[in-house]
Amino acid sequence: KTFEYAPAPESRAVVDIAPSYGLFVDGEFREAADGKVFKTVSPSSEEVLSEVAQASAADVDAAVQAARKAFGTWSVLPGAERAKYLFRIARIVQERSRELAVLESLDNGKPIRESRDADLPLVAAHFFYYAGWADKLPYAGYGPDPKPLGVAGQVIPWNFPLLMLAWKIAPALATGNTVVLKPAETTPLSALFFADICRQAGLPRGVVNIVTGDGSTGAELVAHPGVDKIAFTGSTEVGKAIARTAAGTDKKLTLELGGKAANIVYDDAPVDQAVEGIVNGIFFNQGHVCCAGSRLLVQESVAEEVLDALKRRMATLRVGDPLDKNTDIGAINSPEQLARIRALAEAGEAEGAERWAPACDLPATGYWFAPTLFTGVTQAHRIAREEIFGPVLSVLTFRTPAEAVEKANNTPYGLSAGIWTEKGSRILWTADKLRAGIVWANTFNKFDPASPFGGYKESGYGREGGRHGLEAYLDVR
Ligand code: TXE
Repeated sequence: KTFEYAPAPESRAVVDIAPSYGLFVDGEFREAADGKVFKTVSPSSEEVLSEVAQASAADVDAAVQAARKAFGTWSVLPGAERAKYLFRIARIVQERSRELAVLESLDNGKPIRESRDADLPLVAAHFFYYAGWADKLPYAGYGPDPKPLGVAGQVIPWNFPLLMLAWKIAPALATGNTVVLKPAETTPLSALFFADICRQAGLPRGVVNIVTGDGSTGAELVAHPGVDKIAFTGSTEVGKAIARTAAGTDKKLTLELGGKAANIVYDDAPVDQAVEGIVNGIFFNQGHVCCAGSRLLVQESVAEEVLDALKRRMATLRVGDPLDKNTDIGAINSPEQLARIRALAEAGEAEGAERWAPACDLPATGYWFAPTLFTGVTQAHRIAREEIFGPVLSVLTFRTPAEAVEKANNTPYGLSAGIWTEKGSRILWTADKLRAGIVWANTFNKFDPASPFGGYKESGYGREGGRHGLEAYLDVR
């Protein structure tokens, strides 16, 4: 059975969510072969937003077959023609951005200010950016005739549902690959709305397919012999399992996994500016950010001053309704994630760190966690080593730049880091020694489609974004 739903009129500010959605395979919405569904719930109200098809092995197979068939024509389309579709998608995302921002905040729990001002503009920017590359591949340093890899199987997480989709789909399509994408089970809706945008843009059938479902659907997708390339963003644990699946096959693989970034504040940093950067670093998107500045490394001589200012600033943060434009911190995405955050915060207390949070009234329904600070943290503490993926900051101090670098690098992860100082030489010296794929100086969580993103060590391999992001989808010839 095919589900149809009308594209939203451009003027509509609020989103219409249908009671049920099918999978998007070969240009059409359809039920799962075995009729299975799951519910997607709004984490701020605990309301069921919709029922979504749970794709089985047979559905994944149908999606991969559709993508294989479409690859034949899509891959030989002139780059300038592929660009037209990507530009069209980018423009429709802009036109429908209010609707999509509200949808994202409902399904994910993030504040509307962030989905409206960060997620959606970046989604459009990614499609515009990679549209620009589609006709320039022979001149991009991949040899005169680079070839797409084939069918890309892409598995994404729930923290930036539409933005992670854009990071995956835009470069894949620009380079002539076709796609089967699996969104996370707690945030499937914006990917299904994106499927509708693909239809609105007239994208040929089968070029983009969306299979919704849980980890079992993701596992079917990455193991499917018809998938040539796997792109995964998610937990390090699942990333390692996927690497094991891909080993012994000819599938290409890129992994973007967890992080435990150090945000290093030197004694000469302007305190107010650094505090804004610390707050943005850890409380943006409830801390559900792989590159979050979850470890504050502050120079001992200014620690007291910085922490006093930070606590004053944290006391002004508003936690609550994601659709309220004044909200700074929205809902935790799922009860499972809330339980993980709580368990690690409890471990922090049990191991002897000091817990502090401003007074704040959390709503009675929904999943919430107050912005939290831990001081007296040592490098051995779990809250200094493990990714919490919530609004929890672990504070450590250092005396010398060498000690800052040693502590910053003392983690199995290596995704991002921040440096706050007035001295350019210190920025360069520190950045050079940090083992992290992204280093921000006097800013944090700043994203740009032209800038490659990816990690060292257990944060994964491969880069997304920029010219480097194309490499993950091309065979150089
Ligand atoms: O991640 P999973 P979860 C970290 C963060 C968080 C922890 C657990 O620390 O607390 O991971 O989150 C799909 N084969 N990050 O459990 O399970 C799954 O359906 C193929 C960091 O939500 O990795 C979803 O679509 N796919 C991270 C996606 O993988 C599988 C973002 C991510 O879910 C699968 C998210 C399998 N065997 C969590 N099992 C980041 N790097 O930004 C699950 N999936």
